[in-house]
Amino acid sequence: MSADTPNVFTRIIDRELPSEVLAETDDLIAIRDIQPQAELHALVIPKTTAYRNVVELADDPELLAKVVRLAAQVAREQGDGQFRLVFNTGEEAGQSVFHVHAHVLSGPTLDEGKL
Ligand code: DGP
Repeated sequence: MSADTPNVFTRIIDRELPSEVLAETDDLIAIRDIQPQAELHALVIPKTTAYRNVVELADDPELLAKVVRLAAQVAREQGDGQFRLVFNTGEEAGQSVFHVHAHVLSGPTLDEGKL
């Protein structure tokens, strides 16, 4: 899928699909993941379709920093402020949506899947 093709996150950002929005800024949206892997499992998604993965997003360090800060905010607001930040990069690494997004995972059972 090219970065220009509408994907599930673009449709969520455009409110064509429903989601539980946890936070939103001009550049970003944070939603609850539909298939939670932890007590808190949020996705922080840049609204732009310019970047398919975090390596591409590194071309815009300011936006990347905003992703990290919003992840921290969501972890603070929804939990104890501690969290794991995951960017699946590439199909073999588990990436299924090629519109860059950070997984924000938090909660006691995280220990069980420690890297
Ligand atoms: P990844 O596999 O890293 O590309 O992560 C994609 C995530 O997106 C996966 O954890 C499930 C989530 N997801 C897919 N479709 C939807 C949706 O329609 N709504 C929400 N809230 N999450 C979705």
